[in-house]
Amino acid sequence: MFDKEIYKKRRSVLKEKVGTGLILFIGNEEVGMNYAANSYHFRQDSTFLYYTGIDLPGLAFIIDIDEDKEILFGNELTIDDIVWTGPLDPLTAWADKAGITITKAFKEIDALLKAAKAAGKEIHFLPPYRGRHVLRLQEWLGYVPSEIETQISEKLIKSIVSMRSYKKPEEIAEMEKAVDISTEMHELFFTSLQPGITEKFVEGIVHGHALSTGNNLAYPIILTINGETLHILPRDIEMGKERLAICDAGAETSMHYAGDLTRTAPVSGKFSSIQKDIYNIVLHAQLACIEACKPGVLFRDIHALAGETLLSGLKDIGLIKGDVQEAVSKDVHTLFFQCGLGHMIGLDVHDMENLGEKYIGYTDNIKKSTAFGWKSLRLAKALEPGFTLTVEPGIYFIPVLIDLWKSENKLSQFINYQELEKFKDFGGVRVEDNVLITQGGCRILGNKIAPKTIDEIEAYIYRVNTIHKK
Ligand SMILES: [Mn+2]
Repeated sequence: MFDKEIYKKRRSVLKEKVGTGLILFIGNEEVGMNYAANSYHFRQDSTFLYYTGIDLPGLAFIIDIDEDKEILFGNELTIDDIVWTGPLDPLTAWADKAGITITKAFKEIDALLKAAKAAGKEIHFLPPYRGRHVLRLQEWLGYVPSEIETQISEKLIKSIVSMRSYKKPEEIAEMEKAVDISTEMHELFFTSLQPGITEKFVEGIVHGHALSTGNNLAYPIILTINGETLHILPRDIEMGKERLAICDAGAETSMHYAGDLTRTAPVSGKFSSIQKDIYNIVLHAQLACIEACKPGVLFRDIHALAGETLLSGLKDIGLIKGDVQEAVSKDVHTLFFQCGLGHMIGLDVHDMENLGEKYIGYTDNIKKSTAFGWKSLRLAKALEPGFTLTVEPGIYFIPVLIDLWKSENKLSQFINYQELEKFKDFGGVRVEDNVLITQGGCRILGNKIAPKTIDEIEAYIYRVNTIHKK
């Protein structure tokens, strides 16, 4: 946990912003995998962590703004619990570390909320993303599940977004840590690659590093020779020596700040000539986009810059023809780059996504497009100092999508479909780093950057393999 003063300060700012009523934060609970006692890995709610730092299941927290009271609800362990868990600090000790002075038994929250509602007090709560929380809200506040959406506090959402979007130095230090562990995970990815090894085997090594350093994953690892499938999970299949492998993996520190990096490397250790061409197009786009990240610039425009840079590279190798600007305006790039350029990152890998993308990545004036490709862009608004985000352009040759567009002769004045046939078993390339927006521009997070140019990647794989595997 951070120092208690940090949590107290955050809560006092939040109280000021929300103004009146009660704020209800429901912490996460253990969730059974196949029966109640065999639970999934516990992950606390990120907003709960942001305002209390308390990383325990089965809690709720209320800030009564008008009465100026903060109450933590939870149950103390009984001797029956301690037999299985060992002794843990009492709830009062956890509350004290967070600067919270009142603790109550969990069951007492019900009467408190019912009384507040009966008295006509405003009760602010966030959109629930777990079924259990929907039931809690129904039980405590009397809303049927279908009505909860209409009762969510936009005021609370906007207040939280206006705080969590701007990372403070202590948070940036945690994020640097997350990126550093993620970088080490990618170094292991590079040096574990060899023809015939399975995707799952390499995944295990990469995941293991997050665990063995006392951290965990920020999201399930994508590690595949079919990188054109955006969220494919690692399979028990051997990786062929002629393939490129994508590794999209990020650590979450013990304080739950996320890293999110992607590197692409040849399974054999050496890029083929055409792999070099495609890789360099993506790398060039990534460097140009990072260069463009600065306060005041719309991330939507940087996404368009990615499209333009990718298409101009594809034109150089004969896959695209005609005027590149015009091609981008017609969304030709979405045949190769179907997702967004990046997203906010922090306590969540897609930071605050549960609060609603329209508040995180968009504004009242900058609305989300529904067009293919553009609808997957999670961040579009103007960048500001303190934002942390990912920059992750890619080229993905999706055979089904190519066949579909070709069958419709779609945008054929720009696309050389005949040449494109040769790329239908290429796979995909993505390069991703995490950046902090500064006063004058941005900087890449992490004390070192994982090998990124073709020379760096090939040299890294060669050096480590010849030194350590002789
Ligand atoms: Mn990402």
